[in-house]
Amino acid sequence: DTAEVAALSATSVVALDPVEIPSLSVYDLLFADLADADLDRVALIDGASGDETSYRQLVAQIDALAGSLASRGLAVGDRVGILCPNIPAFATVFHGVLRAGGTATTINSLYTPGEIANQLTSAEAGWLFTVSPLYPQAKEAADAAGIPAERLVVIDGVEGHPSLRDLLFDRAIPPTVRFDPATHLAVLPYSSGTTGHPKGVMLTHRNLVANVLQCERAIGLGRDDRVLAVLPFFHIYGMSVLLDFALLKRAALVTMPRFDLTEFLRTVSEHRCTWVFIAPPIAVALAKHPLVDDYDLSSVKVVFSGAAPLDRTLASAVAERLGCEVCQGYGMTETSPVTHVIPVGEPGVDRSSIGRAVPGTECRLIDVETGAELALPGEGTSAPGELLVRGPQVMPGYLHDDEATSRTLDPEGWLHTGDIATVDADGVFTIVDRLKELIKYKGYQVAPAVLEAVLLAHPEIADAAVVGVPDDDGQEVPKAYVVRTADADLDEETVIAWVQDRVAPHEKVRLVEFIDVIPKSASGKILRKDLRGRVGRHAAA
Ligand code: 4UV
Repeated sequence: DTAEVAALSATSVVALDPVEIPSLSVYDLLFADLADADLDRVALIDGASGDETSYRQLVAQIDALAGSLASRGLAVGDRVGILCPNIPAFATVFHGVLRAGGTATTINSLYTPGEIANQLTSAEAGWLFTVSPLYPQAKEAADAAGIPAERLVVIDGVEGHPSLRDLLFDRAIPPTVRFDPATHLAVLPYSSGTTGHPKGVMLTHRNLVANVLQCERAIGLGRDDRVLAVLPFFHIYGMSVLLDFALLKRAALVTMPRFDLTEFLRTVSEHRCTWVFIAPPIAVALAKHPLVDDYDLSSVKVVFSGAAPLDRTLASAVAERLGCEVCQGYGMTETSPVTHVIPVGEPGVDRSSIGRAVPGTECRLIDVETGAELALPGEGTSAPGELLVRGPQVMPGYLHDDEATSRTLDPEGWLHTGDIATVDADGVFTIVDRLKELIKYKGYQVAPAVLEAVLLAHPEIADAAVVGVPDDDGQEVPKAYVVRTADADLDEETVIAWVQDRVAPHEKVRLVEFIDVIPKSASGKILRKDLRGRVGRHAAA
């Protein structure tokens, strides 16, 4: 219907200048034409030991691992779990799996054995890579998922399992694999999306290739940069922006297996990092912690924050204290992830905004109540509406979950983000609220549905709802509203301990409030806004 199309294009924001997306695998885009001049440049630095891996070594290891996996029976399309903190070997494993035609399902290294097993089973993984410190939970989960000992690879070695070294020493020739980059799944990270439990997000080689090229046009990072890699590679932000994009740019990645402020400051200053990708809680530490003054952070040009909202005052405090530029990016697992970025060197763009859509990304805002398309402002700022995005980085759907897919992706290919945004006349977007139930704790996903199921399993809990509330630093934390059974004498500490024993550390309920009844709509949906609204009233009181 031409009239409808015309109406749409009159109001949707199209980032002009679309990117040409070549029909390549991730490996071919990143490594096939590595220039001689780059071979001996440093690709990875282990932040703790200082050990370096050159691009030559990295590609040789990726090729050898791909050959070994193929010779040990990995076929195109087989799924491989990766449960590993940020160490240089992660890059070898990740790209080796993709090179062999496998699909990597990256797992949060904080997960409990049950959560790991759920993801392995859901993703139908036949292999698992891990490291010895995570071996106990990896082994328990691999057993539950039916992964045999010879396919549980312990990178640094554990008796009874192959190590990465064993695989590399097969000295196998990398296989010639054929697949269509437009449809072949490169990765299956997990996200709870707008509602419910974590689901496998299907991302093709084309999705990842597109997003790397979109980043290239929007994030001005180059081959002389030293990039801090503290954001986890298992999460889409670290995976695409660090493991894919920064390596395409031939920058050096300085890996850190976990965040610790002293270690972070030491690593940045010792390795003279120039780009530091973070989530907002790290910005709080950089702005406020006295330790920051003890380190020379003068190498830092850009602090780039994403995964949760960054406050304007916080952003300028970090910029001032470090003497650097603070930028922000936005996106979702479902969008590979980058859809919006504040470009470096545009001081006029508000730092609490998410900047502009990356090339080739179309955006619309729709009224939350009516679904009607919001008009773009001729000047000033639009009304708030749900952000919809469309582009080559958008997933084809959730694994084995057509219902969740159709709830999120409409027939025209628009992905409903579940985030509320405004846009100004210059095309700069600002996230103002979240419509979906997802909670972000330190940038990590926390699915209320998971915690509510754990709470409801307690014999003295009649009903429960979990929402995100701001802590003293303005960062989101999970809070449980609990309805006790008639004769219960449950206290807050018991509720916190009950949940803590059953979930990963970042999923812990940190606040508990007892309540008479959970507010619900006529159809039985928890009215999370009303619960979040209560917080506002209490805080004001
Ligand atoms: O699925 P996910 O866990 O994905 C992410 C992605 C983070 C990114 C993406 C592109 C970047 O350039 C970057 O710097 C970081 O976290 O969670 C997706 C949800 O997280 C919230 C929002 O609710 C998404 O739907 N979120 C992510 N980034 C921001 C954000 C942000 N900058 N401001 C506000 N909320």
